[in-house]
Amino acid sequence: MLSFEERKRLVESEYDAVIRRVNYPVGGNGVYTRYKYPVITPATVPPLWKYDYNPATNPFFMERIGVNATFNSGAIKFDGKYYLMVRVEGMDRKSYFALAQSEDGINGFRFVGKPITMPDTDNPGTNVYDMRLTRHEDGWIYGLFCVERHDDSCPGDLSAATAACGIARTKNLVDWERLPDLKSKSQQRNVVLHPEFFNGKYALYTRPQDGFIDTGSGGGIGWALVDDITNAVVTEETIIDARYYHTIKEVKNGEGPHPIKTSRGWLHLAHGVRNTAAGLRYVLYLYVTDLKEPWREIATPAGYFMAPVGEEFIGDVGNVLFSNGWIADDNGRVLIYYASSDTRMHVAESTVDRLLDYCFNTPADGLISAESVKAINRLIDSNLAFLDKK
Ligand code: BGC
Ligand code: BMA
Repeated sequence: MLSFEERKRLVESEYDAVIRRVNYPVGGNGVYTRYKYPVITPATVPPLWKYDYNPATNPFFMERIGVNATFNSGAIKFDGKYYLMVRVEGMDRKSYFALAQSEDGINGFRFVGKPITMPDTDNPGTNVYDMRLTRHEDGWIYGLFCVERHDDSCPGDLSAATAACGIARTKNLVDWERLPDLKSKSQQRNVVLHPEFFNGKYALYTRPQDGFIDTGSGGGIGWALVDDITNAVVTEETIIDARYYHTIKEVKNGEGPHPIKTSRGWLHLAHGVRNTAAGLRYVLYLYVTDLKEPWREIATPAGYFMAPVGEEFIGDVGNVLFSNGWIADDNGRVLIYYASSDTRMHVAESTVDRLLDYCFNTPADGLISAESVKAINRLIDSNLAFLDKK
């Protein structure tokens, strides 16, 4: 067995190798390009967060506090650098937020400082996760996240839980001011703050759900206006992106990060869920809403935009892609940060122009096989007509 010093050297060199690894693009379908390696895994978490460095108290240089997964990260560009607010999950199943930084958004993500100390409300959460970051025009950066608590109305049931939207804000991504949780008549996961005021009010993308897992009568992604973000109350919710039978979002859906403002509309990234014999399948999809009426859909490409491939299928909760962070650069590049199977973070690269082209030119879902065949035939016929002319 290795000595304290040998183990320490080994652990540190493995960490350095992970941080220094150079990523490269691989293939794709023209809409986006994946990158070869995940950008963050549990191996990206610094040894300082896991090991006791004192040989007197840790003579074997053993890991003390392990990390199970690093996934579902919020994303933001801040002072010219790329930041992910990572959902880190310990071996104790508790999630917390930690900030990772990269110079170019693709390589060298490293955790900075310490895990975020998130102030609590009077009713402490058991678990917090999946933060969406929004730089709002009011001057604050907001983090909206899921706060999970045991449902004490079911005392005998240890799995009964409730999900609510936690709200916090910051100027520097490190020090957070906690605001009261969103008040809403239903449970809420996947709530996202729109970056602009709408008629002088804060606008939220919501995801009403009857139960902790079941969305039940919750029809999809909602839109709600809130007068005061320091005491946020949802009084009215309109469903703007509905669920449908036999689509990728039959069972549930939820807004990803906040939409990107483009010349042609608000570009949205969301996740859709369907059930299978092997459990739930989570995929990512896009849609566009009107610039002036952000609740009105103007492009709804059918089906998924990204679904798991290769090792992305494997993890704690298999068959899951989930995204709550993307960054649009001034030059039109879009970095899509997505997690696979509740285990690790990846990046895919595209551009605003490509994503809009995809949204406006992919046929919408006709909801039945016959319509899908018609759409393909229209494509073939127009190809044949075009190629004949040449
Ligand atoms: C998990 C989440 C999951 C949710 C619903 C929570 O306990 O932490 O990752 O989305 O349950 O399944
Ligand atoms: C949820 C999400 C994510 C998670 C997914 C799959 O409902 O909110 O936290 O990635 O399920 O487990």
